[in-house]
Amino acid sequence: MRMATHHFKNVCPRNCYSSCTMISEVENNQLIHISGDTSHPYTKGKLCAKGYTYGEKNHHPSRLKFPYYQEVKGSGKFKQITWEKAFELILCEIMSIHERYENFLPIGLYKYTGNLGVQHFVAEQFFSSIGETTKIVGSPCASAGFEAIQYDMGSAKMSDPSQLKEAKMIILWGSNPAVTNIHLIPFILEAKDKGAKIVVIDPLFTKTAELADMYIQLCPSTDGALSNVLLKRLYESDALDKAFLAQHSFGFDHFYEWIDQMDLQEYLQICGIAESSLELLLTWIIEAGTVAHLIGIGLQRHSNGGQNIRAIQALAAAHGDIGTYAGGIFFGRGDTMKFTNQQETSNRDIDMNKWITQGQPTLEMMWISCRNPLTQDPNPRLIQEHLMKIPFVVTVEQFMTPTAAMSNLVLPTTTHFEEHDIVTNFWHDKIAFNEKALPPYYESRSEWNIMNELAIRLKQFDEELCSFPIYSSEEEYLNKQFNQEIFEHHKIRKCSDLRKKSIPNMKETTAWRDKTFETKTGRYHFYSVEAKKNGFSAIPKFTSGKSPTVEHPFWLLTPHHPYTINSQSFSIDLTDDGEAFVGIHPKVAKMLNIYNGEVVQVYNSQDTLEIKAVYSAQVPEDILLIYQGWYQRSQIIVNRLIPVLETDMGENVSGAKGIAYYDTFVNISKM
Ligand SMILES: Nc1nc2c(c(=O)[nH]1)N[C@H]1C(S)=C(S)[C@@H](COP(=O)(O)OP(=O)(O)OC[C@H]3O[C@@H](n4cnc5c(=O)[nH]c(N)nc54)[C@H](O)[C@@H]3O)O[C@H]1N2
Ligand SMILES: Nc1nc2c(c(=O)[nH]1)N[C@H]1C(S)=C(S)[C@@H](COP(=O)(O)OP(=O)(O)OC[C@H]3O[C@@H](n4cnc5c(=O)[nH]c(N)nc54)[C@H](O)[C@@H]3O)O[C@H]1N2
Ligand code: SF4
Ligand SMILES: [Mo]
Repeated sequence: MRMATHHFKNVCPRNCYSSCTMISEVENNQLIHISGDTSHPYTKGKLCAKGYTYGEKNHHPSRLKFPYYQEVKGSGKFKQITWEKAFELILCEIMSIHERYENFLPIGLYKYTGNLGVQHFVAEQFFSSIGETTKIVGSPCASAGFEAIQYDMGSAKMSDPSQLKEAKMIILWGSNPAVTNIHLIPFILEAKDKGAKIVVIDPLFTKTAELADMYIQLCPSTDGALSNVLLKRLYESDALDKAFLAQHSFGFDHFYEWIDQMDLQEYLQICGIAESSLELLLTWIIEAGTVAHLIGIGLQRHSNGGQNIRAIQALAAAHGDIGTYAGGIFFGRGDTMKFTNQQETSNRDIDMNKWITQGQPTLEMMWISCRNPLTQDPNPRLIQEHLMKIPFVVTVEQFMTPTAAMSNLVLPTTTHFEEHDIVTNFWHDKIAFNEKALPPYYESRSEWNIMNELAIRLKQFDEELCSFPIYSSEEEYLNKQFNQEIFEHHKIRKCSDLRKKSIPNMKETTAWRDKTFETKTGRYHFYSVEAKKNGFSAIPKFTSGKSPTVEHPFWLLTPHHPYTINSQSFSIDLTDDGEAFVGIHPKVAKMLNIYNGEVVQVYNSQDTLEIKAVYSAQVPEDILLIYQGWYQRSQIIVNRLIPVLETDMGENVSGAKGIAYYDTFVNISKM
């Protein structure tokens, strides 16, 4: 007899541009099929490889089934324990800290983007509800870019990305949507079909570059120089938007004084591009009239990354692209986390980069959730040393990651198929409700359930210690997170308003249409007093970044992988390269006598990796490529080569500067 099939609507909660909605078919509590949801206005029924293989991931034999405890971190001597025992251990630790310190400051929360669903901010809320605790803050993702945008426009707004299908020209700066933002590709191709020129600027010849009309292989971290010389040439060609400059901008003359004295040849040499490429680009921009600049997150992972973004933005502003339909800057939206539990919490904030380098202040307990720092953060060896010194480390996870393995207590948690949630989005800005489709896998619990149960027990012990509100269900908890701002933005007040379809931002579709900016003057700033106050150049001029050295002559770029997301989905073998590899230009490899497929050493003063070399026409001669992530099969942790080098900006939007992941320099040699 055929089992009854039930259909549910789920939303992918990964840190991804798309936040796809999907239809899950469930039989006998098993996920038997997943398809894209054709009613989603942006993703339109298509998922990526990770999405289509969620069934396999969800029932994967290596998923965590029970709570585990180990006395000695890293010993691997995990004992399966009951949830009751787990809660008791946590409670004992919290109470003992309170007794010894009379506060909760030695408890640290280290959380990031493994699941961006609204429910998952319950951890922040819980650790604020017991009084002041410590939170490791900062963003290794996009904070430099967001701060850069803030200086000159006041805030990060973005037009609806589907407008790009009408774009007259699209320039992609350090952005690889064919891999990282796949639902944008049909819009780009539609624009291309209608005659728009597509230009990709990236040191690597990416999958996106394959689709372009022009590919510019510039030297890493020099986008600011290219933007500045382009602006100079546009000015000389009388192609700037004089009305915008006169009516809506501030400080352009000051900025142009600097541009004017630039030596074109010197800056072209810095970028490593030919004058003919610049001139063709200039011609296309003038012909197009309006340009959409798609700025990736990759390009700001340099020590001058924020300033480079300011320079691109200045080019767009001076040319009159900002505020136009299908033109301007497409980077991300800075204001999409508006649910009550996503708002700022009151904690002692510790700058992530300082914590990684110094391991201070001393913590007695750490709670890690939605984060895999031992593969994703810089210098994971240092982080591991700090974890070893913290007496009680708890990790809430779905898999036994390197981070979970270095914890005392590992708590198994549900996936988005096993819980109710709401997912917001920083790109197309639609929000959607995620329905629970399956019961929790073995003994896993949702994050709300874990924190709610802990709060109940803590209150039983001492009602005064914890103000966390106790609810009877996830949906009730989620309903309480709606507020007036959400209503103004999306016109909804509760989960049930959201159950049927994803809801767009009801406010604007074209960012800065009225050309009134959120800066102090209301104008676009080519001269930013705030930037100057914070120690940056007041004007968006190119400031040089780092370069390779004689000892470490290669840039190591560690971009995002096509079939995995950050450290997730590596357990599903979607590619031949479930094993890590280093991509090297064949000419350089041959010069170094390195064979295709040979295991080599890639090293710098921080660490050495032994890794398979693969000849790649994607990389220029002075760059090596290793995708970031968690290579379970080859046990390679790429980030061991990444130092804690800060981006220029980021502190004012996230509490710590970003990480200049792509300013890592290495050498390579035969074993
Ligand atoms: N070398 C290098 N390193 C990088 C980058 C790079 O480009 N190069 N990029 C950086 C960027 S942009 C980012 S955003 C960061 C991402 O860094 P992280 O946010 O740490 O990345 P993820 O691997 O997505 O998620 C972390 C963990 O969350 C777990 N997880 C998934 N769902 C849930 C859940 O529902 N609950 C809980 N508790 N856990 C869950 C996953 O199993 C995973 O182990 O990495 C950064 N690291
Ligand atoms: N498949 C997949 N999709 C993802 C993710 C994933 O891990 N896998 N991660 C998600 C997350 S968290 C993020 S932050 C985004 C990242 O999305 P993207 O920003 O598109 O991806 P990255 O791989 O970080 O970098 C994009 C490109 O920047 C280039 N680049 C590096 N330095 C420079 C430079 O100085 N100038 C220029 N012009 N280019 C440069 C790199 O060579 C790379 O091709 O993707 C999201 N989507
Ligand atoms: S990872 Fe991104 S593209 Fe893939 S299913 Fe999730 S939201 Fe969609
Ligand atoms: Mo990211």
